Amino acid sequence: MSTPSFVSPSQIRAQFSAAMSAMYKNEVPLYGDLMDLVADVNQRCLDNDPALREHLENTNELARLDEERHGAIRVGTAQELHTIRRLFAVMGMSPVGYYDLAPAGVPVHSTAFRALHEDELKQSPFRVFTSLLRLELIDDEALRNEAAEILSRRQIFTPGAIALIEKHEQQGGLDAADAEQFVKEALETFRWHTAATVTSAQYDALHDQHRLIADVVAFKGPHINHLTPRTLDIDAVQEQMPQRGITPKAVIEGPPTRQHAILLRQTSFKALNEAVRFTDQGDDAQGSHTARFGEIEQRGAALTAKGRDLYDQLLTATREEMGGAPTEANAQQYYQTLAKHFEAFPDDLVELFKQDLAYFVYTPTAQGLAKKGKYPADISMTQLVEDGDVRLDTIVYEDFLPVSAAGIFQSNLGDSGTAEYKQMSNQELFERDLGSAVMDEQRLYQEQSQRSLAQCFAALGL
Ligand code: OOG
Ligand code: NI
Repeated sequence: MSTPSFVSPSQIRAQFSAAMSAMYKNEVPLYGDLMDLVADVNQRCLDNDPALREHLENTNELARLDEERHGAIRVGTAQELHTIRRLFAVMGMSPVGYYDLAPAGVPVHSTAFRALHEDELKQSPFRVFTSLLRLELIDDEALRNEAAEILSRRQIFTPGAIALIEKHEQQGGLDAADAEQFVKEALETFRWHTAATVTSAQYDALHDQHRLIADVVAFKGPHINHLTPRTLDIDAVQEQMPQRGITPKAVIEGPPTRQHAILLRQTSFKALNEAVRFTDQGDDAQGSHTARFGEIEQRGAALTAKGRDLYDQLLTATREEMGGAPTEANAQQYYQTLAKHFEAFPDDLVELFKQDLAYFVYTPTAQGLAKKGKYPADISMTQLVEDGDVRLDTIVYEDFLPVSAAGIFQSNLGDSGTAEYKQMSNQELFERDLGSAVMDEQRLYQEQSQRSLAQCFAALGL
């Protein structure tokens, strides 16, 4: 049955992303201030850097820039993760990548739900970093059982959301009215609730185990804990945050400042202290909980497996030299050490291409098109690039980084609780709970780059 009246999943995702942003701005006004700062910085970058503007135009990123954001949630049970996957599927979002945060002392493992194809990403790049609490990492058995029991009693989806997810699965889509209703219903799952589901004593016990455990277990649902706009100059945002009354975390996570940005750089501001009401308390909220925060990201080139290995190696070397994760006290020294190690990572497009370190889209130039039909059949892309017949643009990295994610978690969990969990990462178990395999992000970038390569050769008559 084909029903032409279905709204595209990308349209639903765009609507949902806008609704989420409006809700979060209302709940956390500092997020609005941060968006204003990011908009100012981005405008200045575009005015001052015509090459950057041209690159973003060429890769369809300019139009989506103002719409671009990611959020993060933490769910408590396999059942919740499973249903969240079905909910995101309505919006054309699939699980990409597996992130194990346990080695960094955070008892979760995660994936990112996002659109897969560049045409869909262009319409809405909205993504949600989604973590599943690993209760099995709680060593106190009584507390572990109590947490599981509390979680088993909650229902984080509205009946309306469930009904529309099922309708979507049966029909293969939703019409405009259903889509609008779906966005409303789905939003409820991510809303903040002042009323906790536990007593203050239960909260304290969970919190003493790990603040994250309290955040997941003590509330009615997986409130969105941050929403992150994309900036073109994260150094400028980090520097200007204090002037706007926002306190940033100690260091920017990820690679250093470069001419050609790679992967992902992130920083955040400290979580808010919010009033909550425990079940043993009266109507006036008396307790407090810190969970929700703000984050900014700058996205750069997706790296090939070879490039990613080099990145991991240089980051590890930096951290080893520093004797661990950076702190407020050694931030400047950390940046210097990071920059020193990353001198080994080429910062020139042609070099990145020749050494197969990053993924590219290939655009024939006017000069190249003029030579159509006159090329030797065996001419290589390297030759075309070097002759100026093909323009290189890096493909933007759409995913996350586990070491950085751990840094973002930690900055908002307080610097205590950094015990390492020794248990093995367990992608298989995660995928079983999720109800599907996670996509391999390398494959997605490879395919995009192959598509572009084929189109470019075809346009040049090769
Ligand atoms: C997720 C932290 C990770 C990112 O951007 O790397 C993250 C969380 O705090 O739940 O959002
Ligand atoms: Ni984030």
